[in-house]
Amino acid sequence: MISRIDLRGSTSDPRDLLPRAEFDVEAALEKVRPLCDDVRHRGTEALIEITERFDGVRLERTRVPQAAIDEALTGLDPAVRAALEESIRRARIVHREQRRTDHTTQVVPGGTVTERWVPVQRVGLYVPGGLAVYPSSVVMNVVPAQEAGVEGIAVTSPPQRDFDGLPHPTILAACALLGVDEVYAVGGAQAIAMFAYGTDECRPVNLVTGPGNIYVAAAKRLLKGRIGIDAEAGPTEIAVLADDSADPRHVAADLISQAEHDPMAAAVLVTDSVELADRVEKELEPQVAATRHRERIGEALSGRQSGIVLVDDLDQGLRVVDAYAAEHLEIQTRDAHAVAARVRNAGAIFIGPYAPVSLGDYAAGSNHVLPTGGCACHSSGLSVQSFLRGIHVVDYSREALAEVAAHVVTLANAEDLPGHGDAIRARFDWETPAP
Ligand code: HSO
Ligand code: ZN
Repeated sequence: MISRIDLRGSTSDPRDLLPRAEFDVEAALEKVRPLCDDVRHRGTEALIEITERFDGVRLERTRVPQAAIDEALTGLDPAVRAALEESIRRARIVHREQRRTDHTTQVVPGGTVTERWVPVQRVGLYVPGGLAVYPSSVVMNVVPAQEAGVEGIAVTSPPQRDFDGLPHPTILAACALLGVDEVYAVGGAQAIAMFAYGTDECRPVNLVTGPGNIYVAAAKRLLKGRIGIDAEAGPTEIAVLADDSADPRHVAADLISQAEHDPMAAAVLVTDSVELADRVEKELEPQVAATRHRERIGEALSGRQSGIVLVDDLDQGLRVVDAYAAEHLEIQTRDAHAVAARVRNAGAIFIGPYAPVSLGDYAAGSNHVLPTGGCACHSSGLSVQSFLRGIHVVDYSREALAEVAAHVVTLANAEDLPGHGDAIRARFDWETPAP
């Protein structure tokens, strides 16, 4: 069911040998452009029409009434409520400690630069609701925004036909638990356009975060600049780096857990043990057969984006996982901490037998909105930092400026921008103070 890629003895760049899911955002751009333009010009009216066309729901208004949010919380299963509360509590304690503090550097006497961390004013958080609904993603988006001090937080999620055209009630209940009262029943590219351009019901936002399907990713690409975005999320990925000490049942279960998201999800095992590879492969069959979403899991595992990669040793394994730069990377080896410390590229790293990705998805305290598609080699997952901007505040006295004035004038002249130098000289009776 899962293919094998034998890299033993290979000296080629592993990136060329590890296939990824096809995720052609460029092709989706042409489809979303007219939708976004329509929302820009016709606002709520366009949103209602587009939602009827794509979600099969006729909305009366896009904003979810407060009564529906309250009702969702009242109707929430107490066990789900307790689990969500624990997830929120853990995420909050981790994210609270991420908040950077302002820092002032004295460059010279009388001359300082302060880096001031200022939250984005208003953010739009997208919570998917297609193949699965993700109340946990409400937590992962809202908590860092709140801990950053964002004042305006709006959440949007696709309307569900089975729930009177409202977002899934557990999503609404999660919003209620987090104290978010601005929620919209809009999904897809049109939701990103609503956030970017604003409508009579939803004021425009400065930044949009959260995962979504290819049309959401395309709308983010299209509207980036007008709004800030976190990332263009692609299908989810898990890589497991394991040796012969790993438990094949755990490895198989973890590969399945992320394959469950999407037929395009990627599950990759990298191992130097042929025996483990064989045993994991054997484990997969009964475990997949026994689970509810066996069809899409089977598709994901047998897709060209998934596979078992054989390597000579853990050194080569590390080169492979670094080249792959997985959204989630599990280290299931002897000395897992030491091996994990050598990893350079991953969205999140899960160490040892008791830190499966599912723990991070819901309740480790870490964030589960992570870079996909190899972007982990240059980007990080969602954090408090994603919602802050560092503003440099420059404060120099006359003396401190005088001390460096000649250098500024020299550099300005070197760039043939004498007006820059004059802005300094104007402060010293058009002279250049000697250094
Ligand atoms: N593994 C997903 C997040 C998620 N899993 C939500 C379950 N619910 C992407 O990191
Ligand atoms: Zn997951």
